[in-house]
Amino acid sequence: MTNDKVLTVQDISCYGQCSLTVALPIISACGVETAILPSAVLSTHTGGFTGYTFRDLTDDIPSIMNHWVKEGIGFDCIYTGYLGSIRQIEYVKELFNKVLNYGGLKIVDPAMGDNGKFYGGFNEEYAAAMAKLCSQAHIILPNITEACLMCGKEYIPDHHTKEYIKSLVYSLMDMGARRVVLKGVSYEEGKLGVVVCNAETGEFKPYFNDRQPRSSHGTGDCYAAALTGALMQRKSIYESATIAADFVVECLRLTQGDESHGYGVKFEKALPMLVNRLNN
Ligand code: PXL
Repeated sequence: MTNDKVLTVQDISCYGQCSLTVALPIISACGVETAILPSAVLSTHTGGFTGYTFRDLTDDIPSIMNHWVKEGIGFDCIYTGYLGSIRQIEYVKELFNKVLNYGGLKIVDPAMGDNGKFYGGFNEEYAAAMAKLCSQAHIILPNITEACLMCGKEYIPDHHTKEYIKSLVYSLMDMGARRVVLKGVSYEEGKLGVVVCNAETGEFKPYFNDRQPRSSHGTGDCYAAALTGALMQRKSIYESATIAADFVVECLRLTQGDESHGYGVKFEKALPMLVNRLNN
């Protein structure tokens, strides 16, 4: 068991099973101490709900960070998800410099869009700032939409060619990304997965599962949290990427059939499977 500590920076969507309300329990279930820095508090996530509240906590970030510095608090990994503004992206760079232990791991999930479009409130300027943050990270976890938004490439939803996927990955690497786990790759009907790529070794390894009948909000956050937990338990990046993919499939499978549960996935019910996989 590791004694490493993770800091995760993202919003709290009070209801809706995404961001911090999934990252904290999932990484904790992996047996990893997890500190949080909430970037904002929303009544719900922004996908499919209207009239949600949004309390921006950007102004609290420097005082929280400076208190940690005074206390000598440091982390072995910083994993960032949904960040509400360009100012927050700048503060994450400061967190990397001030509270990440020497040799610590920087994981950036550039959560800003899906299905070819930005989530509400994001734009090209934000994508350019996020691309810069990605260039400082050790591992980035974009979906196809986010890769396209950061690289200015055409969004293709499925029936991808290997050339298209490689062009996205190489563009991300040209921007400075060292390791890319690209999500939402589909070469053939009925299969959906990820490619795990390393700019230094040239590794380009895909992993596919059967495509589930429904996709859902929050699966990207479940994926990133499970991958972070597995990595901290010293699994390789490829093994972590496959464990996280299988975990998300299990989350979707256990949510299927409940028509009233369209806002997120029942990840809680899949935690035993994740813990089992980490112990084997
Ligand atoms: O799941 C990503 C996410 C996180 N946080 C908020 C969101 C979303 C996606 O829409 O709205 C507030």
